[in-house]
Amino acid sequence: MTKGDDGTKDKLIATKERWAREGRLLTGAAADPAERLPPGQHEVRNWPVLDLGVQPELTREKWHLRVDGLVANKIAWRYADLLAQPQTRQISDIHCVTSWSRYDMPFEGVSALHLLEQVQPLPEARHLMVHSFDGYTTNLPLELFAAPDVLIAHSAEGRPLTREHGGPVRLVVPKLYFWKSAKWISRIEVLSEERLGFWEERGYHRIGDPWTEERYS
Ligand SMILES: Nc1nc2c(c(=O)[nH]1)N[C@H]1C(S)=C(S)[C@@H](COP(=O)(O)O)O[C@H]1N2
Ligand SMILES: [Mo]
Repeated sequence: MTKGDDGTKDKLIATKERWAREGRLLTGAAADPAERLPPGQHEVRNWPVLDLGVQPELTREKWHLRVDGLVANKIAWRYADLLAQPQTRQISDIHCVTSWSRYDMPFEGVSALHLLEQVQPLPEARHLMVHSFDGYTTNLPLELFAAPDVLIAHSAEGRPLTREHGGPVRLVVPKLYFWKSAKWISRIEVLSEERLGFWEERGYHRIGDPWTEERYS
């Protein structure tokens, strides 16, 4: 993989931008959410690694998460604070826009619903921008973050998340394409107006529902 001066996978980024322009993998079909495999996807048994090429070297001691913007209570959690919250286990299917889906992934962490209870979004809050330690960003509607299966996850398959899969802490949003599940999360910004994240600025969908094939904008 060719990497830019800053270590990012420039070729991969260019290829994925081209896919967005060409509408690659679009089947034109919509599946019922009751159907397990979204259109254009296939099941894999491994867990592929996808990112921009820079996997930050974060220890648990160095990791922290800020939640700010349109909230009544801003929070800043260290790893121990995350573990001190009620813990949730959730088995989810995950769906990457590059067409792989993986069934029955056990994740563990703090539910987004609990986090939202702590921060209390203001009435005008509608959107989120998620920031990561590698400089990655992704946006999603607050309403979809507030789903019961969304986790601020520190473990997968019964083990602490590895660095390549976003450890020590990543977001998991199972009902949206997996690019919304930011690895190495550092900050969740609560907004009234939508802003676009890294892939969303490069032609990927603002929401990203796999069952209606919201791959591209
Ligand atoms: N911080 C960060 N999070 C990220 C990415 C990234 O480049 N940086 N890539 C996204 C994409 S495109 C996908 S498909 C998933 C892949 O997660 P995985 O490597 O654990 O499978 O992470 C998402 N989260
Ligand atoms: Mo992806």
